[in-house]
Amino acid sequence: MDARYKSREIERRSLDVDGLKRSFLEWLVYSVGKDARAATRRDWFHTVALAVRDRLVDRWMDTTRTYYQQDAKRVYYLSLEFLIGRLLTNSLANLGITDQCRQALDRIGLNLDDVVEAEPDAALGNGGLGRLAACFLDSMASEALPGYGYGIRYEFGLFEQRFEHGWQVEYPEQWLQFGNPWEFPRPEVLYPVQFYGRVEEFRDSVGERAYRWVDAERVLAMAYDTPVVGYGGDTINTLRLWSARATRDFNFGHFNDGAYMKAVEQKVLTENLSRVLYPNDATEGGKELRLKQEYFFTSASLQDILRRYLQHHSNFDSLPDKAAIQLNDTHPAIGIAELMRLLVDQHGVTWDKAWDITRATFSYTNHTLLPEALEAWPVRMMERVLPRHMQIIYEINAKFLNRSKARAAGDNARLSRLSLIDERGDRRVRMGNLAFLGSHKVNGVSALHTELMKQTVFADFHAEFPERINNKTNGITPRRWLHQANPPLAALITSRIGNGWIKDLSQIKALAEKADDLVFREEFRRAKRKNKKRLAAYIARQTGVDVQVDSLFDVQVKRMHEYKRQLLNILQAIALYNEMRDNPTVSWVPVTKIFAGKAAPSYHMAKLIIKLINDVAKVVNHDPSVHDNLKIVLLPNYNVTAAEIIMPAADLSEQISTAGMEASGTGNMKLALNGALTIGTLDGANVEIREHVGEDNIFIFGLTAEEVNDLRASGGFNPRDVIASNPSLKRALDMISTGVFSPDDPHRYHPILQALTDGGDHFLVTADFSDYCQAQQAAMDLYRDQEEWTRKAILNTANMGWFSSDRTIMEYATEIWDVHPVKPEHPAETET
Ligand code: CR6
Repeated sequence: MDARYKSREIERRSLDVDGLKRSFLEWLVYSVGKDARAATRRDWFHTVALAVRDRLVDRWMDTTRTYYQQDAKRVYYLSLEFLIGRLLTNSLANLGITDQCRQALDRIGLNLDDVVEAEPDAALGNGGLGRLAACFLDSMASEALPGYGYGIRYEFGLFEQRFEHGWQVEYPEQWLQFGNPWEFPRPEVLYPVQFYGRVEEFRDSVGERAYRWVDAERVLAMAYDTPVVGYGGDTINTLRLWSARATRDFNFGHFNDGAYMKAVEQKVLTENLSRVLYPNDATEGGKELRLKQEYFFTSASLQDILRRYLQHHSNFDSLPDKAAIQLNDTHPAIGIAELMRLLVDQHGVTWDKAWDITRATFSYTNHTLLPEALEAWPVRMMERVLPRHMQIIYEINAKFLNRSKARAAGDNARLSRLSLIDERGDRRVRMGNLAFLGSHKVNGVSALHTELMKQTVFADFHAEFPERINNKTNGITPRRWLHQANPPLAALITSRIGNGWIKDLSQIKALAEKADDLVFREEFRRAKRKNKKRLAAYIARQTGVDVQVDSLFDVQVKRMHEYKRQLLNILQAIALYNEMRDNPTVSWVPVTKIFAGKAAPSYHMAKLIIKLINDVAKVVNHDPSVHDNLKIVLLPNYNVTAAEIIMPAADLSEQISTAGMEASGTGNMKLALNGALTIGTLDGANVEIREHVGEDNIFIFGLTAEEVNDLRASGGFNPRDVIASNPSLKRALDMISTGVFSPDDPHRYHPILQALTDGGDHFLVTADFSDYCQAQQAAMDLYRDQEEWTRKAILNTANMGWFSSDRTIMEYATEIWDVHPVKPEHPAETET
């Protein structure tokens, strides 16, 4: 081998400072095409990312090869969303070369923190569901599980949010604009995906009735692979995202003038399929393009999974022993009909056998009980877009209903609830029912949510299949959400208990005994203060508002949704504002209310709440009579990168959804792990957080899920009575309705007031208001006692070990997937 080439080979793997520095300089010139004088911050980011990528390629290939050679059982996580955020810090930390990289850049006269800032935030998701998928990827790689993520390579991620005159305005998020150094395009990994057309019946070679899908439109799915680095860098898994390409026919066709332009237009339209992420969080628009996106990535993924399986096998009998396919919500549920189609129509498997294989391979996670979020595609649309799948769904349904217990009992109402087709009004395919029926396991994402699934949406299915529903409480990766996002606290923890917690978060429990140690408390506070300073600077940059670092940072960051009740929080802020103005001589605990979150572009009520928060903030922040004791900020464009700054700096974590409505929540976990105390309802995973951190270390308030249910059912709740009996609530609402916060348009908030009164206050904001204010008061009182507050904060961090996504993923692996860790073999390293 050419000596120069060989030395470069070694250089590419070198993890020491000199080697890194040399590869940075080489990459800058030969791949980015700049010299050091002309290079921008972005050039340096690309340079560093490419050099870091070099250092993981060998291990990536080793990992993939090991899985292949051992024919290991793989898990395939199918998800329409992966909210991964930035990757540079993550890759460096998981490879364990952050310090070396920092020093290498120092020697070139650059700062790693600046370089990191040039990376765009990959926002291929809306909120919790997408971020959960990203945490799971990290945990699968860190636990050495053979796991693949499959999704869509959206050209536009979740929109960029700006505020114009306090209103949310959406801008396209062009994260790929300057190229993406982490991805490997795989132009040779291409699968056809069809739409429309019709189904033809024919007789197969043995005279059996068979079907083929003809006259369909064809799109190609092209793969882009991103390496997923596990902690320690040993296992490197793959996230495979699909991008739509027009078929080759276009390139080779022969056109006259008119047909040529038409063909080009057609190509552009076809490729729109993977253009943009739908910006709805947990609600469904029912748009045809969305259905096509769902089928597009699901079909490509299944074809890829079967191709991989067939490398080692000649029939499909052992597919369930080699592949576990997890459906992240119902978005990929069409995969059940698609696998049946692939097995029966394309590979000649008999129906019954195909059905057994399908059910043994798939499992399904439900992420919400909100009725507006349960996908139900109009039969007419499904018939047109996916005619063969519609037939298959009818067939699955007919066979199921024929055998069901409900039929045996002659219970027709139950039978119609079990049906895959909702026959009321325009007929629809219930994707949740399809996902349930086609899976061997179905799980909820917190203990409460799973219980409610059994009692509500899937009550009838639960009676039919009592073993199928199980719980897998969500988790978060401690690598990103503590080790990377919170360097001061991470260093402090490591100084006391070693760094084992990064890989095994249960070890963090050992901090509990430090809660009474005054020196440790002092250092814990110092770490928090450092993070608060960083956030205060960020707030000043983003909003121009100066906040007091020593005020109570009261944080509500999440999508804007009525059920999450940002409205309850801002009403309490108004009440507090009034109290402070009424009692100027009292020594108030200074409070900074920090909000962040996007609203779906068509969700008018959520956007109006954004405007209200901004309007209230403007009045309060400029009122000298509160002496800076209260500041309110709404940070624009909340995303993973912003969360990494906010989570470590919070004192109080707002988890105040109407009980029974938040399936789990995961922001609640990030905040508590970083030492924030929760103020929350007994909803989602808050219930389990309380069990772990102890009821003395959390502020619980409000109606329980059961009480909410009873109250709504009884019809005995009149918000007007509640308002009338609570002067501070009444005053806050009066101020809103008389235009105190909107002098330019006094009626602006009429829809909000209407919803709280005549609208019946569906989310029970008024019902929980008084209890919430008391809990807030308790938090402020406690905050005066910094020692006691810190003690509780430490106990929160110490008791959050169970909420690691490593724990969650190992539960999936053993209880649902039957997938086991596989240690990659690294021949390359023994050679050199
Ligand atoms: N919106 C739930 O609402 C949960 C995540 C992840 C959600 C949230 O409580 O933590 O999923 N549901 O399980 C959906 O997206 C449908 C969410 O993020």
